[in-house]
Amino acid sequence: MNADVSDGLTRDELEAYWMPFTGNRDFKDHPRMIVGGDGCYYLSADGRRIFDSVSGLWCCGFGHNRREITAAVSRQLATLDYAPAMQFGHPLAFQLANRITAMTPADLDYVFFCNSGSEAVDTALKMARAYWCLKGEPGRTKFIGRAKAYHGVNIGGTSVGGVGPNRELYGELLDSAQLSHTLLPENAFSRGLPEKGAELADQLEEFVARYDAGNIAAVIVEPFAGSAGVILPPRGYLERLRELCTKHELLLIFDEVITGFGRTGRNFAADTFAVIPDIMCLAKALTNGSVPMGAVVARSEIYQTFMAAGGHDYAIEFPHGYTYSAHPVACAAALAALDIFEQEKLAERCRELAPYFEAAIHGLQGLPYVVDIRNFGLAGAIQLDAYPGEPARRPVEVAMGCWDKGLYVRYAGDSIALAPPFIAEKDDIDFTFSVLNDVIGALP
Ligand code: PXG
Repeated sequence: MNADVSDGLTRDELEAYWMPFTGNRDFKDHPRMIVGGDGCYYLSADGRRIFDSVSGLWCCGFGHNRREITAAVSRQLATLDYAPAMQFGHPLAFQLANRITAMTPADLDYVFFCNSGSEAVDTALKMARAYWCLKGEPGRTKFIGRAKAYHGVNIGGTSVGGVGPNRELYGELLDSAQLSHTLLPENAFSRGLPEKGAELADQLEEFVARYDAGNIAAVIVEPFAGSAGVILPPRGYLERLRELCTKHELLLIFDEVITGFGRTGRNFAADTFAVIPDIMCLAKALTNGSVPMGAVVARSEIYQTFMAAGGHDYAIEFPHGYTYSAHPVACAAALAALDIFEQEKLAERCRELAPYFEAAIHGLQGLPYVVDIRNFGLAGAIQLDAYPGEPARRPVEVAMGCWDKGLYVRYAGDSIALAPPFIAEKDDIDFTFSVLNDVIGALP
């Protein structure tokens, strides 16, 4: 093993860390160590600049190592490192909640803080069940998710998720049923939202007939699915889902962990698609990925339901929360990140760069094994024909080939996923697709 690529760590020293969602054996034999970051680039242990075409893991869209965030975090650590999250408060938590609700649409006006996307999802699911219980409908416990969905790895998110291997090893999960995904072969190579398939939302009617609305707490979807390879909602699909949820009084949860804060070209996908959920899950770009933080934003009526049922005013209305809910350092990072987002008009910048990105990604059509290309905002995926018996093999080969040529891309299932930073330049986009063109073009 070349010590250069592992920053001087020996093979033995790589052993103790059990890496998440990683082929540990392969990584430890072929380490790909990142030791620095700046703007749109990583620095690898062997001294190469690597373009970050995924914004970390969809979280660092405003660029790496933003000095404003560094300054805010160090100031906060020197002022108040931690305050109890419960029964006592600190001002930044309230400031940040106001800041977020000033951005969210309609009456999505109450913010519950947690530490990750997974915690945001499980918080939202508990909030939905508790809401119905307090409304006198304790039977509403079932969740409706969607095939190929990713909602994090906690037990609720695992239950409503729709990626088979993420569910199979964990025994009994929460009661849930999955709607069909919206990846239709007839929409292959669509630019932006696909035309066909809005009627897939009508499957919710069948679920309501089969399970009865009185047993269903909520429907949860990603406005577009990110980690399964940028699966987009057909035109009219989300609107239809919203109509049906309203008709049957089901809560609609948007998991905006990936789409929140600019990725679609507006603050939230709810704005871009003009469909308002009842609960929204946020994380990732909230702090530009710098400090772990998640948030759940609820409609006013949901919060008021908990308050009205709360009993004595010193009593706890929602028995839920984390030691690190609204951690002062995370709040400071988020406030600084949102300053950057607003001052640099990054949602607008994403919207402006998106057509260039769209043209560039679709330029790969016609390369060997490329069976579909999808894009929206600054997110895109290139789907490769599966290697017989090993569907994930070609994307891994492509990602490793790109890494060797100074480009970090994400692979998931049979797709390569891209989510460049909003501060990327056209040259960076050109570089990304010229490397991908070479690497895919050279596949055996
Ligand atoms: N919801 C969605 C929609 C996500 O994309 C989570 C919840 C969970 O967030 P945390 O912070 O608990 O990881 C996610 C996470 C990928 C990739 O390959 C995507 C995620 C995480 C890791 C890899 O696209 N999304």
